Amino acid sequence: AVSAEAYGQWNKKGDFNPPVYPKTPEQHSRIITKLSSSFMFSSLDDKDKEIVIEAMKECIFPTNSEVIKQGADGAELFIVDTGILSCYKNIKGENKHLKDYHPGEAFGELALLYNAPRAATIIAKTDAILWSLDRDTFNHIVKDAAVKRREKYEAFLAKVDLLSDMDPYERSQLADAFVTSKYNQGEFVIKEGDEGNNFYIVEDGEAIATKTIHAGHAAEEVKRYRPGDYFGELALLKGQPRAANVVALRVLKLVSLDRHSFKRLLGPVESILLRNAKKYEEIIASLT
Ligand code: 1OR
Repeated sequence: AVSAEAYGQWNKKGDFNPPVYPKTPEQHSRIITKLSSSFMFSSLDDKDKEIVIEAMKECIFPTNSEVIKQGADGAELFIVDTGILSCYKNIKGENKHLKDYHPGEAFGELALLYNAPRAATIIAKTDAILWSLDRDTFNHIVKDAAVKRREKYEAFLAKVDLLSDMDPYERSQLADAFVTSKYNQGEFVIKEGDEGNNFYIVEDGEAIATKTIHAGHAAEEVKRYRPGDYFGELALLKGQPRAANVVALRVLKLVSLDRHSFKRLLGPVESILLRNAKKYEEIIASLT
């Protein structure tokens, strides 16, 4: 026998007819580029990506027009094709400018993810072309994976010291962008002198940093990393080669961000990263 619930689930999927808005090949490829730079969509498989692209509708907003109104019901999310948009939130009677959105960025996802009223107002700062995705297609194709990811990482990220003062909304966006990786005991995550392209946070396990302090001698231990600790920021911040090796001491699980996501999502904590980086010099000084 098929349970009512299981049947309902199947039926729901079976009944779902995503909208199809025809696109020129040029529009199609523009959307593909935007989707791959938007964290929430980058992990979709090709079939789902195609459904999302077909369902996207082009919307044109002239300068100063309102795209989203705080407190309203939300029916769609938007991806910026061209133009700049500003996000404002009314906090205790004061209209605060929170951030600007540029091509490739998405907004309006919160109301759809959490079935909540619009949390902020979005205004076109310049003439803008956006792609909108309707709630039904979002719910069927994107939502479950996005909610699961955010829930999975929320508790972990809240415990990472570096991120503790970050706005919870910005922190939850990190979960969309993280890539996870696993290393066995003795494996190198980073090699001293290499070019650096990723930033890492330890999710589980332990790693050790070693560095050549005395020329001609083996690299020496300079630091240990446990869950919640981060590394790999220096090369990205300073545009220098990797300053140390990082090696797994036992099975090591990491979450990482590439250079672009690091810049975009960890901008708010850059001053903390730079301040903490000063401590490296003290460690080196104590070893020489
Ligand atoms: P939405 O569907 O609620 C408004 O419609 C959108 O503004 C929202 O989805 C987000 O995409 C976007 N808090 C809430 N929403 C924000 C925020 C934000 N920033 C952008 N949006 N905060 C700003 C963090 C820098 C927290 C403010 C206290």
